[in-house]
Amino acid sequence: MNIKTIATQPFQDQKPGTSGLRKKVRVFQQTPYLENFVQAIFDSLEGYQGRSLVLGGDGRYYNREALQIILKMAAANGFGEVLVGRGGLLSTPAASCVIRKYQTFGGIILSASHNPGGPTEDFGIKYNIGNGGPAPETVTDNIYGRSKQIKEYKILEAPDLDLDRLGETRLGAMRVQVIDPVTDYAELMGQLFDFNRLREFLGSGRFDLRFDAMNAITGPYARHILEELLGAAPGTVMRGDPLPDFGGAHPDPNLVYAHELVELLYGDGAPDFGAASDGDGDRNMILGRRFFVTPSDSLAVLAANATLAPGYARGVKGVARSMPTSQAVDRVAEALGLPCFETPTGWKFFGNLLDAGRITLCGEESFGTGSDHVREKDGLWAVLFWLNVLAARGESVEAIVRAHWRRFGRNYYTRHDYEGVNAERANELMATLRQSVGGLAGRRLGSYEVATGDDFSYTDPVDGGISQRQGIRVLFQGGARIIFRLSGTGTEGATLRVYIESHEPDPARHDRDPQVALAELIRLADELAGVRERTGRVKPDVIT
Ligand code: VG1
Ligand code: CO
Repeated sequence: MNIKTIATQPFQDQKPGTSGLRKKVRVFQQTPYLENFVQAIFDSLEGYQGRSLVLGGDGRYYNREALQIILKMAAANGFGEVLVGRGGLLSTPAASCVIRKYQTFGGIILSASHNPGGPTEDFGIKYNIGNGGPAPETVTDNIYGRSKQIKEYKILEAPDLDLDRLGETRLGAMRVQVIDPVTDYAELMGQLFDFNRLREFLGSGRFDLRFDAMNAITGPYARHILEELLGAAPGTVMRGDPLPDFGGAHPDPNLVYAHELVELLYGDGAPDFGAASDGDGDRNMILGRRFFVTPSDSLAVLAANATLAPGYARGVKGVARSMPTSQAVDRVAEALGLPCFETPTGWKFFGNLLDAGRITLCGEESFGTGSDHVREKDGLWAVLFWLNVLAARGESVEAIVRAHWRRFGRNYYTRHDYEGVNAERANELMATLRQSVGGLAGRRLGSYEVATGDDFSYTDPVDGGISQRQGIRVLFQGGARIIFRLSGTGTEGATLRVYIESHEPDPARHDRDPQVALAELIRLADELAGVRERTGRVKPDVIT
């Protein structure tokens, strides 16, 4: 077999966003778009000769073709071994688990996560480092820099490999191990949670749950763990077969896109518990009977109840949340005397804190929760954690959350997304805010008084790295906040995200619809940024 070195021209738009490089499938299909980016990854790494790489994806359209290319490029570039999930499948948290367990050099994950899949939809690629987590900004900056100068890439001339059969094969001098995508991950879950207790709980017939895999990667994981290992009734897992186009649906677990599950949980004879995960298995949505748990509250509740799960019985070292995530977990940290960190959006910012042992749990408002068990957010892990808490407390989801609010107050929270906005206008909106936000301090806006306003900047407490311009914050006296940022995961135009939060200590006022409770702040946000005027939109596309 022959290693070919192929001359290429750089692309100028291969800048990784919040979580890897995401583009339309047809962009990646144009040789050498994928090849260039993969070579740029390899070129920016050092010391991988003879080492091992993990490879897998969420099964979306173009996953299989891309895997064959990457395998041949890994062989041509001198990797010693690739561990690839059978059928090319690995959920994002399972890839992180495998990297850590086998101490590989790193991993490549093919996914555009919650973005739709199919020939006209999205594809994505992301590099994870040896700790199992997304490459930090220093690494992604290097990859981007390299991609703008790349002149050639290396690829092995070889027939495609059969990735559907477990076991070892070779590609040139490189070993390829096709591994079961679920086994290692399921074993890790068994170490963290009380599977005996969960078997009793789920097998008793007294607790009814549904898990919506949204025709994405978590289907095989959830079926194996919930139905086979823990004895939940067959059919517990809905939409459990991964499809290349996710059945035409948007694999994003929220009240809008997981509507079948939501209708079940709000209907007659609703199950006790419902959950869903996204395209690549790192997000989660938690529902009780006629009750939605916001991701920010979910993080706070898990932090407050962590010791009920065996893997966390010795307590939590600290917690972290991304900046736009509600401050509900901060209140738990304060009450328990735990350090609490506020990081920019994106899981890569939790990596150093987790590696340094400064935090155990972390999460984002965008349906992401996780812990130091891997270095990615983890959808099914969050579901198992909730089930473990429910089994231990013997109360309903709603009762647990309401008790939490009574103790800590309720952080009313909403995110309004304006999708596919003209990028120039969105940038103008942010630029104008950036200029004015500093001057807002001390001003009265309606019944609120601005404490400070800034563009969030983060100094990593472990390595001192600085990340600037991470979102415009308007912070009010009493803890209410309005935050504006542009998405870094979209593939068309710009997506403006407006995050709104306010704290309500009075239990008599915990029953309100968040859109009503936050109505004044929602109006202020529109006035401050001129959202309607500048984007021409009268209302958000998605409210979570
Ligand atoms: C979004 C979320 C962010 C999350 C990221 C990746 O990013 O807001 O919290 O980490 O997606 O999630 P953005 O830049 O679009 O706001 V996933 O499930 O795509 O890996
Ligand atoms: Co995801």
